[in-house]
Amino acid sequence: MSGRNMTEITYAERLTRTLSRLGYTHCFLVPGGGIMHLVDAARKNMTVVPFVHEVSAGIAAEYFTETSSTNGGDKAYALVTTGPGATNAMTAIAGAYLESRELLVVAGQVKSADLAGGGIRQRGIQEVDGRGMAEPVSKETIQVVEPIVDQQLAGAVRSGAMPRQGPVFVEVCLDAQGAPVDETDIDVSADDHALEPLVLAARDAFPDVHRRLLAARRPVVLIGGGVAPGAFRGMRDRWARVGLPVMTTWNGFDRVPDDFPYFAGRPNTWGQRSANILLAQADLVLVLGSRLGLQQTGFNWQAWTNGEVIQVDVDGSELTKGHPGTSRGLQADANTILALLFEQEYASDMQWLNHIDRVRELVPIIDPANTHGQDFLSPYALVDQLADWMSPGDVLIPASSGSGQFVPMETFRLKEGQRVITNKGLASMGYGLAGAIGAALATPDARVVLVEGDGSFSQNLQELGTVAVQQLDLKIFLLANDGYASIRTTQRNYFGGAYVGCDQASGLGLPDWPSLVRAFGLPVVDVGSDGLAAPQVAELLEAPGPAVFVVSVDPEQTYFPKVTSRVREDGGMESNPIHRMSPELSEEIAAEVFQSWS
Ligand SMILES: Cc1ncc(C[n+]2csc(CCOP(=O)(O)OP(=O)(O)O)c2C)c(N)n1
Ligand SMILES: [Mg+2]
Repeated sequence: MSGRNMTEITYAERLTRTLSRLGYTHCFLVPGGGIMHLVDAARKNMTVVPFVHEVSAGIAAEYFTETSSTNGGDKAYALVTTGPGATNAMTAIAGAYLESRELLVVAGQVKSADLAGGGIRQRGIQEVDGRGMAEPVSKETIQVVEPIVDQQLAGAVRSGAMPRQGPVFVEVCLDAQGAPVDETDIDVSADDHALEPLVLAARDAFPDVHRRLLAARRPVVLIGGGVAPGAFRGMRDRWARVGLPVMTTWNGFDRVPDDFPYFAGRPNTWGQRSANILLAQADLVLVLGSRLGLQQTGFNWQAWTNGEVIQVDVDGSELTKGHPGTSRGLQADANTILALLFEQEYASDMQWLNHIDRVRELVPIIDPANTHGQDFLSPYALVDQLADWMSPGDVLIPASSGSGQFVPMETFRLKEGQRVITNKGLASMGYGLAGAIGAALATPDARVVLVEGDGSFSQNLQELGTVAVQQLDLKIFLLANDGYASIRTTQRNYFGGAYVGCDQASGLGLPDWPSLVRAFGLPVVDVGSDGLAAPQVAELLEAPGPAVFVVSVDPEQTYFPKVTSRVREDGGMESNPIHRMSPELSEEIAAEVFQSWS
């Protein structure tokens, strides 16, 4: 008998029940003594999924919550122990911050009496200042030294879901976790009006936006991740009436299917050349929910577009940061602007619409200049085949670095209902597998497809164990090209091919993939130049459950088109605008696609 009063529970239990009330259903954790009460409370209140490494638990929680926003709205949090548990989670926290995504990390902390202070580095065993480290990359952080009221916890957790979204870090001292508290009356009611001024600002601004769109001859609407994932679902006929050419950023990728009326592609530094060219020629770009970072506009942002730019973003500092020279910044809710846009009809200039079709026809998504040895499968062909094979409702997780990221982001053709999630802000290796596990746990009825390079995969491959235990319906495509093709390219272009740590010959240690996958008890097959058509590949692809496909990619595979940069004499870098990609288009095609407008 603990002697505890019947109406008392631990604060850890109360905190966890509070999270349940806030929509959290899943807890991704690596257990530890520093979170023993929180682990036990999670066991009783959540679906607990153990991960092998905390960074994966954090990344998976980000992707789970993002994926389930269009699939029931359940949320997952990461639970990590004090010290190394917290430090291991930092990459995931930074990633969610840069990508403006929800991520709740609950961490342990030493007993309140053992907290360091007075300039010493450590008092408690495994003590480290988790809150201090998380602070610059979190929306809110709390250190709980004694039980706090539910409203305070709920307020902090909720703030992560409010514009501009971001991670929340809650660190709980061991004695606070175990402290007895009352069991009754958990209160998470909120009176939150954070969005209201942004909605009002959008309504106020819309008449002017509308006027400018009516006056524009070559308009483009660019949809970013600030637009809700489901915003365009079921809106095909409506958008056909709206009649505006629409493009998507990387984070807006899965908002608009490729076969949507007036869809004009995905511009980006590693984007579709045709979309980059068209965007440069627009006379008005209405940007909804994108910060317009340098990856989107190119380093040479001055030449990004000739048009007027109206940028709608919830974060005022993104509108005044000085690039890409936004003509009009609106701190407002992009979804409200979009909802008002859906009510309009714009008589589109046929010359512009025909030009868009023509440029997309003349400048194919997969550049014919790319080459590879004939025994290999081009990663572009793989993604093209995956786009054909995948069903509406499936989820694609590209890697977050290297060709496993930019090839799918450039090449995949989105069907209505599919989700595509990557993390380009931090662009860290090791994100793909962990993210795909999160997405698969969020969508038990859907298939999840991961495309990740061998280098990126190596940074979190231990989670194959989690895939095996959970028996997720996850198809893993591992692009095996003897290491870091991206780094080889840099070292070839700028340092005359003096390779360092980028492949086996230069000292990088990667495993024999089929042996490694088998050690985790997972089915594996090699994918050769026949791609998905090979019988043993097709068979495994159709079988439910997890499977790994090791795709032989030529280490010398080329990745065109690309924006070229050069090192200046003073050591700085100079880049072409993103519509001037290499290799150059033929003179004949260039004359037609780069026609001047008067
Ligand atoms: C954590 C981390 N460390 C280093 C880098 C730098 N980096 C960018 S791409 C890359 C190689 C990625 O290899 P792989 O996933 O196999 O893709 P590939 O380059 O072969 O297309 C490296 C090391 C990074 N993005 N993230
Ligand atoms: Mg590689």
